[in-house]
Amino acid sequence: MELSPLQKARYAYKPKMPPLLKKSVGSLKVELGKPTEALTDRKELKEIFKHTYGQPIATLVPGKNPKASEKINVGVILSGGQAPGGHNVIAGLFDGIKKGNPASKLIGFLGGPSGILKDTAVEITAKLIDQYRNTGGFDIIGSGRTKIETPEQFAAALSTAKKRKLRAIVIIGGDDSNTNAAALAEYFKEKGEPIQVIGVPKTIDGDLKNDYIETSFGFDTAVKTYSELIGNIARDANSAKKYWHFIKLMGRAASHICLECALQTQPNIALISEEVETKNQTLKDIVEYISSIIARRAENGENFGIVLVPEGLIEFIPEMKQLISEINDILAHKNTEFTALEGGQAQIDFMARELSRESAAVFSSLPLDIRKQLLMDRDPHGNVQVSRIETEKLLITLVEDKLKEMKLKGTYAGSFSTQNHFLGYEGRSAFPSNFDADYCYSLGYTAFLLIVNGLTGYISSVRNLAKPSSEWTAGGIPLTMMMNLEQRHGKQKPVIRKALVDLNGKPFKAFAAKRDAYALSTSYLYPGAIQYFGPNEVCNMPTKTLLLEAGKIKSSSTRKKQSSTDASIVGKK
Ligand code: FBP
Repeated sequence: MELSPLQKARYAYKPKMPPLLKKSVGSLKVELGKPTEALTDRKELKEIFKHTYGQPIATLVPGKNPKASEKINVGVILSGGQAPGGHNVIAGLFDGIKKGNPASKLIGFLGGPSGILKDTAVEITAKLIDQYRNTGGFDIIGSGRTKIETPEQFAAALSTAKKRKLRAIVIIGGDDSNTNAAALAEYFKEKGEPIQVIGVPKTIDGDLKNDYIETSFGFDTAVKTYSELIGNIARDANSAKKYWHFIKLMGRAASHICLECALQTQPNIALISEEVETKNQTLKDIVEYISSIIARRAENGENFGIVLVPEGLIEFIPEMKQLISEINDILAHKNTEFTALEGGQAQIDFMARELSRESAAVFSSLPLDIRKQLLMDRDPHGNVQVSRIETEKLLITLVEDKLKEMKLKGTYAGSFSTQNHFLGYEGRSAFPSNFDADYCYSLGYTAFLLIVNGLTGYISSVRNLAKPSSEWTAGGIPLTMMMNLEQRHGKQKPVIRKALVDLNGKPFKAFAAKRDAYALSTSYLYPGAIQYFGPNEVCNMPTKTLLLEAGKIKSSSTRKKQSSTDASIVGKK
């Protein structure tokens, strides 16, 4: 296999770990706190998760654990969209397992959760994992989005686990995949089978977080990759001075990626879906907001700019949210009728007939392509595949119309040429940043320690992340604690609640305080590429979201002031 020079160099990188995790595996035990409760719907969740509901938070502390050296087999699954650092989770898990007992085995199921259902797997050996250390992607075993939900699927997972004599299964995934992990843990307990299930918080979207999961892995690398590209586009825009760039950024629901990229690059406009929803802004309001900034910049002779659009925006605009929710229900309940129709137009007409009057009016007001995109297949978890809806193009079309109208009225006299971009897949499999390489390795290693401490139905948790890794702590958070009931496929289902951007949180406030200035003045920041070798403040900086949330920086008042503050934080390493 031919290797790039960076790949070779990254093989040699030794992920930084908190001192606690450097102790021998047999001298770490868990300390259990008080029983916990789910976020809401407690009665119903207690009923669904009879055996695993309400478990206590577990913290790793020094203490003897003779079970750490038992010979065990562990299965691992990569689930959902790729996120940089997944290979390092497996590396940390592998190293932990082998430190416990060199005869223990790690089995990697191929292609996501379907791998355990079909029992397609490979043994992860030292030779195999060494080829993937500190690299991006999930290609070591592949990933998939199969949801384990039918009795037959649970039985198939159990049969594979028994056949392979697994002590535990580690599911590396986002909110939906960790919901799967919770369901599987409960199923094994219900059946009296001693197979443990541990989750690991993965998603570039950054929405699998709470007081105990400070960030999901992959977010750090993805936002830095996108910010580099946005900075490059901004510099091009500021050089040519002739295009407005509409850049859609991945993030299925929450706008964490868009917000962090805005903090990193200072674009003229960054839409935040959660704000749109809270302020009940219509599509028309959004178009007017963008158009007014374009017109004001044109008055200054600046017919160019950068607009960041979160991928999930479409589902947060109230009238679109209602429309999508109706479409989802119709697709869930009348799927046979719908799929039997031939041709896109017949399906569009069918949908228009089935929708409520208000939603039908919104639906028919949308460009044909967007209507088609809204009817495309849902993912196995019932989600609209927002990455396939061209919201950035929709906005360009509507803004063009608005500006024409303004021209006729004499309120706009500029020129409007556009470029559209979608930044998503470019960032999902990048080489993990040092932060993600370190964080993921510790998450995988912690997952092993939770297993040998007998836990099931937990998610691996490494905390204190705004501080240097020398101050990180580790443990496990019960999955049911992060759950509520939500409408999926037309039914109420238990799911881990997505963490949306908090409009009262420090990251949003820091952005909101500056956005009017960014809109009119051209004050782009150019973060450049992720660096692995060099000064701490260039190579080991956590995201601004993490730093602001932890109160480590105030706001991006001046770039100079901030970077010196940041440098002093990481300088402690
Ligand atoms: P996960 O929740 O699986 O981590 O999703 C991450 C994500 O990249 C989203 O941002 C995006 O909407 C989606 O996956 C795209 O899915 P796909 O890979 O199936 O196109």
